[in-house]
Amino acid sequence: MIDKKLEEAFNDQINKELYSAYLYLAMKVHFQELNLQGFVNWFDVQVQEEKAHAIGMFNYLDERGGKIDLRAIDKPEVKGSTILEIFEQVLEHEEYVTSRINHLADVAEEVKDRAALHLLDWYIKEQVEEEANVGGLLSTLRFIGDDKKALLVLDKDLAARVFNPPVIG
Ligand code: OFO
Repeated sequence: MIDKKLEEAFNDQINKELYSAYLYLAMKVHFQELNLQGFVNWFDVQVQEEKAHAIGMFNYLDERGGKIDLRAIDKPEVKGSTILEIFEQVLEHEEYVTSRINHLADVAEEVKDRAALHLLDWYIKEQVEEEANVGGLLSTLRFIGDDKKALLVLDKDLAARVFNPPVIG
């Protein structure tokens, strides 16, 4: 059995992971409009990763005999209108997700749930990767500035990104 407080924190995070998928889907629309297919692909992979993160927690709760409580997903809000602003929001969002995963780990620690802590180690490492990946992209975008040719080269690079279903835990 899983502690009720931890169960609640997992249910909340499942919702946040699904919101992440929804947010990235909304951002993808912006790049579809610009016909930047590499960026579209990048967001497609991002959406699949977020869904996998949610399902990983869903399966874990189920395995531990927890009660799964699926909640309404908020309407995603894409704040920026430029490519740079959108990626600044992606990084900001990932930093927020990191803080929520850390909170989840704090709860697991509080209730002394070692199995959950083991699972959450995977998510903590994943967040380090996510932030580094987006941070790197942001640096490239800042370097590119208004150079449209360079942007098209980056778009081509991003088209090569593939989704590798993660082995969580
Ligand atoms: Fe982007 O890592 Fe899950 O949310």
